[in-house]
Amino acid sequence: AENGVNGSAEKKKVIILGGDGFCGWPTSLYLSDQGHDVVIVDNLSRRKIDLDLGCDSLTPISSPETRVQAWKEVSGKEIKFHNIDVAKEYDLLVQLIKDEKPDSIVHFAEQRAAPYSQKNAKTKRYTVDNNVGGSNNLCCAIIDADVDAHIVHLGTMGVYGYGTSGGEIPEGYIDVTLPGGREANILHPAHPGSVYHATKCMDAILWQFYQKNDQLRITDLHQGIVWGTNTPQTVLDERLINRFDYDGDYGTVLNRFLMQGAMGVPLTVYGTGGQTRGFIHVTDTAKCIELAINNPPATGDRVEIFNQIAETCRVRDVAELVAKLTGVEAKCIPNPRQEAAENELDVSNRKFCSLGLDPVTLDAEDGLFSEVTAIVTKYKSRCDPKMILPASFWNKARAEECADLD
Ligand code: NAD
Ligand code: USQ
Repeated sequence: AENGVNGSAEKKKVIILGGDGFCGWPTSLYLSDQGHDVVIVDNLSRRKIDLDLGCDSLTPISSPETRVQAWKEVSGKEIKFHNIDVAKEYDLLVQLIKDEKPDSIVHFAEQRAAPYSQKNAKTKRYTVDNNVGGSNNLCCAIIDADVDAHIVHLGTMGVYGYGTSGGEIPEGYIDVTLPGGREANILHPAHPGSVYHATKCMDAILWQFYQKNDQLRITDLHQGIVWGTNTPQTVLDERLINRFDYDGDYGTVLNRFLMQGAMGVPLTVYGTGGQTRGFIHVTDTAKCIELAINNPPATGDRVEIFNQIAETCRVRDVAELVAKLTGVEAKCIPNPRQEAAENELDVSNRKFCSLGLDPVTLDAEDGLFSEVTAIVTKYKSRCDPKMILPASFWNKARAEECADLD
């Protein structure tokens, strides 16, 4: 396709909000490598949360200044970095957008861990203020700066909910018959499973409103769980290495299992492991963002929604793959989360595939699985075993049931 993977001649000016994070950093490098002009904005809140929680990325990540300097040495390309809080430093955000006049703004800058969002009242309130405030600021800033920048927002598969839908989940919108018999195509009902996921549902309403009221051009990407760590760009220099979260709050399930396998500790399957989720490798995250940037909706079009997943898989099957690979057993432990014990998940990802995406899948025979294992093995001395068990509980009942975990 003309605007498919590696297929576009048009080079864009792109601001990446949250460009220091797990998805944002490799995406920034990929877009820069593809010839786009990249500007990163990040307030380093993720690094500060690590300090508060007493944990750290398994991989030793460099400062943003060192990262962009290393990229310049390796690629000859410049990425600018600005430390701005998108939720709190509105005037700086407007000024940056006025100065840079971006074609696209990719919005990764949110508190993204469901367990962290469920920890206590402080983290619940922070997650809502930061995420919803940031998204609203972004819309206001584009209007105030008087630019026609296309917003590409990272949403989540979790907006659809798990176990609530029968049949295939379409990309964002469903056909319904309204009372009175009128047919309509509306946003899929929101069924969040955490305060974090709820912020993505609230974001979706904001996008819908600002598109209708101010004709903003917006794409919302409902992404599944991201796995992996390095990409062809981050391996070019040790200083470009991507972050790898393994702790109970920020580590995502497959990366946690691979880490636990390398450490030789039992894989922490929550409940029965019957939860089915969508997965995507971090290299494909970056490719999907470029596809979204290259295929913006026209002015006046409703919010474009893509499901950004490669495949779906049950947690116990993911554990079995890792157990086979590492020889470490999976262990079912009480679930710290309030979620359906077993669910089916059938999701359309046709839009990205029709644009040329050929996603990597979870396959123990595939080189990528062993690449992640090699990374976690290399850095396992940096792992703090105390951070492995879950440390956030969805409600009092879940906390009581998990009281004896060790
Ligand atoms: P991350 O926490 O590693 O990165 C987010 C970055 O945004 C961090 O560097 C953080 O410092 C920054 N940030 C947060 N609030 C900010 C603010 N107010 N101002 C400026 N910067 C701010 O998370 P990630 O895994 O890279 O996820 C990025 C996005 O993708 C999130 O919106 C997340 O919801 C979405 N997503 C992630 C996954 C996943 O598995 N990691 C899956 C689906 C969707
Ligand atoms: N799980 C385990 N054992 C673990 C960790 C998790 O069994 O050690 C289970 C959880 O109970 C859950 C599933 O694995 O059922 C996924 O958990 P996760 O932590 O990997 O993913 P989640 O909390 O859903 O959040 C992650 C990202 C979030 C993104 C979301 C996409 O952190 O930013 O939005 O994936 S999705 O899941 O599709 O909504």
